Amino acid sequence: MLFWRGGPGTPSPLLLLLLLAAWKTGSGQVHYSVLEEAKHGTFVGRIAQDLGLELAELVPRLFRVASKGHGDLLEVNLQNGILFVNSRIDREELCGRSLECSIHLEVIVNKPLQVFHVEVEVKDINDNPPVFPESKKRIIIAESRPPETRFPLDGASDADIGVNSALTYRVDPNEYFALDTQNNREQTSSLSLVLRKSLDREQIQEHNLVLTATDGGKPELTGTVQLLITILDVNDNAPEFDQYIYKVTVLENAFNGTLVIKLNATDLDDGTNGDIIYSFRRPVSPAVLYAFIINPNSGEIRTRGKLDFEEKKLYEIPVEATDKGNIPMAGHCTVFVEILDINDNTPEITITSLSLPVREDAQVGTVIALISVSDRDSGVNGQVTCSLTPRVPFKLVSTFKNYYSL
Ligand SMILES: [Ca+2]
Ligand SMILES: [Ca+2]
Ligand SMILES: [Ca+2]
Ligand SMILES: [Ca+2]
Repeated sequence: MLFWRGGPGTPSPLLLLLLLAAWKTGSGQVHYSVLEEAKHGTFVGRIAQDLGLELAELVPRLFRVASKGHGDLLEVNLQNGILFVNSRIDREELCGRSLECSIHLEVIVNKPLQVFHVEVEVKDINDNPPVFPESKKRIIIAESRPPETRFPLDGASDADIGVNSALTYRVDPNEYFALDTQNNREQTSSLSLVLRKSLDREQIQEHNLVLTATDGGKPELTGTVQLLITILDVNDNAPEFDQYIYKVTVLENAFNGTLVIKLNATDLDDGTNGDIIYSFRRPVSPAVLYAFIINPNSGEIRTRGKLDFEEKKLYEIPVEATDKGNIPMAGHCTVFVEILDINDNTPEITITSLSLPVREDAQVGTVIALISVSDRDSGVNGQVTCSLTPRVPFKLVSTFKNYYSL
């Protein structure tokens, strides 16, 4: 590649400050250095002078510069013999992560033919921020993981070299997670998130953290990745009833299928870990089993057989709510069902003793019969009053509660 065009005039003093001095090697080679991304026209070196050529002889001797594969990155002004930056030099594009980076120039003059070799070292500037493989990283952690558990993280990469690519990491201050980095700069796999305290999905289901990588350049550049941490549920909560004891009443003549109570238990866990099945706690008494049925899904207890206050006045039903977790957990309560009496029994009359026939001269007050009455109902439903057909020569005398004599 030939460089014949004339360059711009004298470089500014400011740019000169940035540049390093040129020197000659014993073999006649000349070295310069230039910062990558230097502006067009930036002074690199007095190439003609450093090669021992007179400015006046540059054109007559067909002074030309060739640079294999590096195009017109650098150019020489034939008026003043100065090598300057012509187009954008990107060290990362030229040399990648290689620590050494230079542009080799071949300077040729005729009459007599001479060839000079010039090395222009391209110096790194911190022009690349650390870059993470993804902008968002999803991490799923079961809430049961103990503190000190480590979760590996992918580190960032930085296209620069040296301190410009030496990365340090930090994560948002957070009570649950800390960052652990090994001091080996290139070993990104040593980066991990460490659990500091026990998790609880029932309190916080998702943690959102920002992981930041900072390089060692001046000024430093940073890159970030969002860590979206989802906490997976573990079955660590048992179903709980609203109350430990429920008291309800049912009329003894309630129809088959009458709703006695709708129980409600809650489970703080997620999905099947929080799905509840209701049942009578085993062993279930035959009396309960005979009289009631429980809906496993709704928690409704309904009557099934015929209730009879006179048979059983109070049922004690232990109930269990079990979740569908892998290792199920259960909660308990007891339902007391009081059966209310209905006046469904007629009084019964029993004659316990009878002296018949009665003599016509029997004295007034002679006991003819002992009668007892009973009613299986309770309260007023069971209170019996006895009376006799009017206008007969007999009298009913109450001797004791529900006992009479005639
Ligand atoms: Ca960098
Ligand atoms: Ca760079
Ligand atoms: Ca549960
Ligand atoms: Ca849970």
